[in-house]
Amino acid sequence: MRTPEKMTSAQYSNNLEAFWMPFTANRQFKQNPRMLVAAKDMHYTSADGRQILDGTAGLWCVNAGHGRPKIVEAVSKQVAELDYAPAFQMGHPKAFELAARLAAMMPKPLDHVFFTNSGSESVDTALKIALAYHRAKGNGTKYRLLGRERGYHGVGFGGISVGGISGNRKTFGTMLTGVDHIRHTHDLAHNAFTRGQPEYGADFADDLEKVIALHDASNIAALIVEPVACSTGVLVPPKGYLKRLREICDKHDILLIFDEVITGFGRLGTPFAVDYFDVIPDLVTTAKGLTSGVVPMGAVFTSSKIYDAFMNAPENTIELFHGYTYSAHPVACAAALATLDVYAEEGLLTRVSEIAQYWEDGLHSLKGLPHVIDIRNLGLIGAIELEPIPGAPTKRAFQAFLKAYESNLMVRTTGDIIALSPPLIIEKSHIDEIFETLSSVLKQID
Ligand code: PXG
Repeated sequence: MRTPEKMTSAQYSNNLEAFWMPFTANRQFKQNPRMLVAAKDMHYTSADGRQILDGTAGLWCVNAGHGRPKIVEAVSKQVAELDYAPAFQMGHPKAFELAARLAAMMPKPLDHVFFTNSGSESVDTALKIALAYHRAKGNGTKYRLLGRERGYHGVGFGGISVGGISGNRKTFGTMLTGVDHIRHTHDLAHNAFTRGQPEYGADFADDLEKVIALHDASNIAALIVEPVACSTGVLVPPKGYLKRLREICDKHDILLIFDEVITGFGRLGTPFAVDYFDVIPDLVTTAKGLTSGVVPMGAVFTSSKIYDAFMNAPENTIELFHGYTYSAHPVACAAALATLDVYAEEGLLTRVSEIAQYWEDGLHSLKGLPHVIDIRNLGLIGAIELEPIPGAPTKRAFQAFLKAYESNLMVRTTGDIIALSPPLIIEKSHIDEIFETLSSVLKQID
């Protein structure tokens, strides 16, 4: 048997067995690995030396583009200066600076920030705050949590419980109890090939009234939705739908949580979806673009109404029994502050509003190509839905993913849907390249 000491690092990296890869077909990948070794601006470098155009901002997170010097420098400096500070009962200045800057970016009254390390943790944090809030207000029977069919809220037990993607739920037992779901907003019959938000479907929000009538509002704590449901294949909310959800939640004293893990930080051409849709929820979950993917970090925004409800206990007591060893990690805070600087200096949080039309036109030029049954877009997000191969769902889109990668373009697929979400620094020439490549890919696959 080889001893570890005798293996070189090259031998280690040729041994793919030990790493159990997340959300990956492990055996298939390990037979034919797709390895990335470097990244700069809009491109990855693959192990075989190709420049791969990043059509997905990594996993919807590298909003500022790759290898931005200002962020790299801030992170290296922070590691040397203060590598870690205890997150509980201690503080460090950058955590407060970051929270204040983030709060100033959000519309009032979303003016408090709780730090986490990922989108999944942000979601679990928001759900727990919602439950604890009602209890703090003396409404302890409000314990039910509502999500939406086809929602993705990460992979914690809270997130999969309120999430609505069957594959992410079905093998994990009972999950959280006391959860229900409202219907999703996807309607191909009415809305196929809509550019931007569909006119049809605001009434889907009324499903919330039905679910409330079933359980009674006195038992319901919160509803969580993604303003645009992204992982499930880009489901753009119909015009008026989110406003209607807000009105119904208000009527029944149910907290509304927007999961902005993807839509946050400029993806729609406004800093947050809250701004884009002009709907203000009670809590907002974020992660990904907060640090442009450089260091894991998430943030939950809460309204002052919620924060203040916890501040009535005696001053020496902990108000919320929740937090992570790495909440507001100094290196993550440094990365986030530098990322916010880059966003501000380059106007990236509103840049998409200038290129969204070009993006939409390029994307919808794929209409009429083989297998394409719908095309959807909002901001710098796009989806191309393909007719599944009978008896082999997901196969066609996966072929497209592999063919695109061979053609030096990174896309994501979910089911038979190709999803696109490039870095916000994208130029028109990259947009042209994405859709020329995809057009050729769609003509080549079975
Ligand atoms: N909420 C939303 C809305 C998300 O999109 C999470 C929570 C969980 O975040 P973390 O950081 O725990 O993964 C997400 C994550 C894809 C894809 O290709 C989407 C996500 C992650 C990986 C892939 O659709 N979204």
